[in-house]
Amino acid sequence: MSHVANKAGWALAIVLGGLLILAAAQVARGGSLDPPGLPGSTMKTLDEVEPRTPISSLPYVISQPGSYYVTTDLTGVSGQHGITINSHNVTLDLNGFTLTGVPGALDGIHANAFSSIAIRNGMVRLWPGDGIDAASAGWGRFEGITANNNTGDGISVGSHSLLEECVSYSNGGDGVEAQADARISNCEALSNTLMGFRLTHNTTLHDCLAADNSLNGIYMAGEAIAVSRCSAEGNLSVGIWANGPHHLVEGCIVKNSGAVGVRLSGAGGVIRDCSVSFSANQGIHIIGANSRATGNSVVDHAAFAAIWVQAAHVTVDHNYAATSAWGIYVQGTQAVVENNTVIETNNEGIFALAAVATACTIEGNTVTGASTGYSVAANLGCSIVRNVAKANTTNYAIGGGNDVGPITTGAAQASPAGNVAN
Ligand SMILES: [Ca+2]
Ligand SMILES: [Ca+2]
Repeated sequence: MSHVANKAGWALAIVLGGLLILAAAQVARGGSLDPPGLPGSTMKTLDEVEPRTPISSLPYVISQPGSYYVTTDLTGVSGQHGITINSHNVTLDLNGFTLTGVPGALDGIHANAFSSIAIRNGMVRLWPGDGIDAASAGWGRFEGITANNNTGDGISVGSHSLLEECVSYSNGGDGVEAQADARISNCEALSNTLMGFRLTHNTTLHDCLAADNSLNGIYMAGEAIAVSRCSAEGNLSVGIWANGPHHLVEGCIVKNSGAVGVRLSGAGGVIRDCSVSFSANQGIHIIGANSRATGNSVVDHAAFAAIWVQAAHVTVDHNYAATSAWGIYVQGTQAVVENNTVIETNNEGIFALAAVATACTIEGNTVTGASTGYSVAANLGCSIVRNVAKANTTNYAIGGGNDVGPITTGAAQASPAGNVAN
């Protein structure tokens, strides 16, 4: 029996083994042993890897649209701009590198009158001209640039330009100069010989710092410029000068100016919600008619008025003026001075000057701790109602020829137009 069983077992093993060999042969025939042909290239061409044009020496002239990048730190050549842009539609990436000028050279980057130029990410320094001079190029974008120790302006951009996150310091001209319709944000202009920022028409400047410049921190020429949430500190002349009509200064901090803190010298200017302190002259000086100062805090002007109005039809309201030689000094016709708080002034808290401050309205203010709370010269035809004066050496010194609510103590106040003197 065992012999027969053994024979059957061997037969089965042989059959199964044959089937396995057949199956293996089928598998082997399924795959081709022929080579697949030449291997296809996986390498990219240089243009595919870096389709931009490298700039590896100066001077360099860009005369075609396209994207360019600097490959290393570069030094200029006497008599030449570093990089000249002579085309529309150019992007220049400084790639984190520095363009350094030499004596006799011109601008670091000089863009002629072409539009849609973008320059970003690098430094320009020690150029005998400007760091970047794109004043005649419109619709540019400038980003992430540091310009320092150039003899001219640090960065000068043309109309409709966008300038962001730039630093311009220790230049012999202006830190940043912009032509009309520019938008500038998050930039710093420090220790330049002329203005920190010099602006033209219809520009906005926000979240910027202008410090320690030898002239004005922020200078607004032209008209209709808005400067907001900026700091101007330690500038040797005016902190922020709105020198034209319809400018707006709002939410700014102005400290330690060598002359006036903020000056509005065009018609229809507005300064609101600013903090102005320690100016060598006035805190806020308004010489443009129809202007308004509202919601400002103006303190520590030892020799001058916190707010000095020297133009017609100016409204000064809801300001805090303190610890200065005068609080609000009115020297223009038809001023409205209302709802201000004036504290601790060595001279008059609110002062309407003889002959000039005609037809003023002084209403709803509080003055404490002044030599004279309210001083209104005779025959101005002003209205003085609803004011409060406390703890002044003299509370009210109002000349005849004005309309004055009755001046009594608060407890005795009978008229809603009465002025309180305690
Ligand atoms: Ca130039
Ligand atoms: Ca300039």
